[in-house]
Amino acid sequence: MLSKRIEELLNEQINYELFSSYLYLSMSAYLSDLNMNGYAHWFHIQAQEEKDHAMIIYNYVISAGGRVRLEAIDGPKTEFTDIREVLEETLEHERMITQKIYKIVDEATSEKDYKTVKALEWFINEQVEEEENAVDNIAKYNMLADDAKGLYLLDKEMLARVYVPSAMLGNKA
Ligand code: OFO
Repeated sequence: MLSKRIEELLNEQINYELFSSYLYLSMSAYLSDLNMNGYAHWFHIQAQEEKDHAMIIYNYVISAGGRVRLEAIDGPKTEFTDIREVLEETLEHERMITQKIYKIVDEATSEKDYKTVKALEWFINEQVEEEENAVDNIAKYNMLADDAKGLYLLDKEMLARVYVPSAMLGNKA
């Protein structure tokens, strides 16, 4: 059974993950508008993965005997200065999400709710990857984007990303 506090934090996290999905879909729409189809594709997949993250927590809350309560999702930013701003805001956003996950782990640990701590281990690792990807995207952009040919090749590379549903979803996707 989840404590009320942990249940509340997990419900908040479902909302953050859905907001992340909404934010990345908004970034994807902006990038499509720039005809940056590879970047738009990459962020579209990112949005799908964030929805998966929300569902992993959603499924966990139910399996742990808690109650999922969905709340309104904030509207994401819709206008950006350029691709660099999108990439930098992605890193900032992921760092914020990492802190949210750590906070739940901290509170679950102090309540000796080791089941929740264990369930969130996957997210701790996932956040390492999320931040690494964001840093990597910024670095590549900074190296190549000043040159039109470089940007064209980068956009093509982003197009290669493939959506793979998380194994954590099992048959509950
Ligand atoms: Fe759900 O990892 Fe990004 O936000």
